[in-house]
Amino acid sequence: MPVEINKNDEESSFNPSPDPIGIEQTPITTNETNSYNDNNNESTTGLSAIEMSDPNSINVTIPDQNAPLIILFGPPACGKTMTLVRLTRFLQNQGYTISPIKTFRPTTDTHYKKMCDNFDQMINNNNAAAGNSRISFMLVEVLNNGKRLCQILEAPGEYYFDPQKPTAPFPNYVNRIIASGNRKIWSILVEPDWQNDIDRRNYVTRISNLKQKMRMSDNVVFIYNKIDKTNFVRSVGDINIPAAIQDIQYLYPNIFVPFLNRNPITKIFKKFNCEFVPFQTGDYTEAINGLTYQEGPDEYCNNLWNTLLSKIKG
Ligand SMILES: Nc1nc2c(ncn2[C@@H]2O[C@H](COP(=O)(O)OP(=O)(O)OP(=O)(O)O)[C@@H](O)[C@H]2O)c(=O)[nH]1
Ligand SMILES: [Mg+2]
Repeated sequence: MPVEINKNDEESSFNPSPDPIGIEQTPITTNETNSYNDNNNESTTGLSAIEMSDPNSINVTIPDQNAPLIILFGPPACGKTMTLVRLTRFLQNQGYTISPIKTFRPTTDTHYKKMCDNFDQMINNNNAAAGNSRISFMLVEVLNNGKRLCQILEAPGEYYFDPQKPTAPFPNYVNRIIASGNRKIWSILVEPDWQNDIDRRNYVTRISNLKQKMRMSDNVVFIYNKIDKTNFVRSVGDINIPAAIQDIQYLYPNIFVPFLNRNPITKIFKKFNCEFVPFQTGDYTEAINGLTYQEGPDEYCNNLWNTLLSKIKG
């Protein structure tokens, strides 16, 4: 069962909210005019030197403008890559096919080609660094019986929100993705004890600005990652949701305000037009050969996937 931020259980006043669908057809390619000539060698991000120095020149293509796009949105180190790793493992075990979309990055990006070729190996590697530093910028597709259900975008957090440059505009490619025709499921990550009060408030402002760029058909799912670091876990997968939501509201004041349900009738039983899902990608332990990763309980993935699936179906 997905945990729904609007559910009127216990002390919570949150409840679920299906949204309509809106789809356009033309595939997007960012920076079509950008020559992207230089060799990016073996950089861990796969970005070329030009792209690294000028994020506005980052070149991405989303060929399928129909399949909903799940965007893992959040600052550096909040757990976007590991959420993709954990969800991929879970979905593969459930019989889904997850594969990288090879045309997402230019062919000159040899790092991306390698990531695509070695995707399964990287996903199944229990060396945490192998997962989160080598998978840096990816578009993957989720298929069920050969049918593409959705696409998941994982990108470097600094281009979504950099605490050092809280008001920096989004790079072009982010704006192009925002403007693409795909129905989007914005999966906004938050974590406990993150940075300082001012950084968290700046992140709230960022989310509020992002909301203004969303379409009515878009959905928002807040993922409270690293839930294992909180005291809201009663037992595996059993979280004190109202307390977790309240904690996020204390940590990130007004974070849910842009998602207030303003419909005079439905707001009585559904206060916010967003979902809230606690999550744990896994456990991380220091070993001689680096940080090792053990996947988190299936219950969290089940919960997250059910929530995302309900939004994919619209
Ligand atoms: N305790 C705990 N730590 C986590 C969890 N998920 C991620 N981490 C830690 O956070 C680190 C960063 O995770 P990533 O998935 O690489 O973060 P990211 O959001 O992709 O970061 P960028 O690519 O820099 O934007 C991991 O190496 C772990 O140490 C979790 O569920 N619980
Ligand atoms: Mg990452």
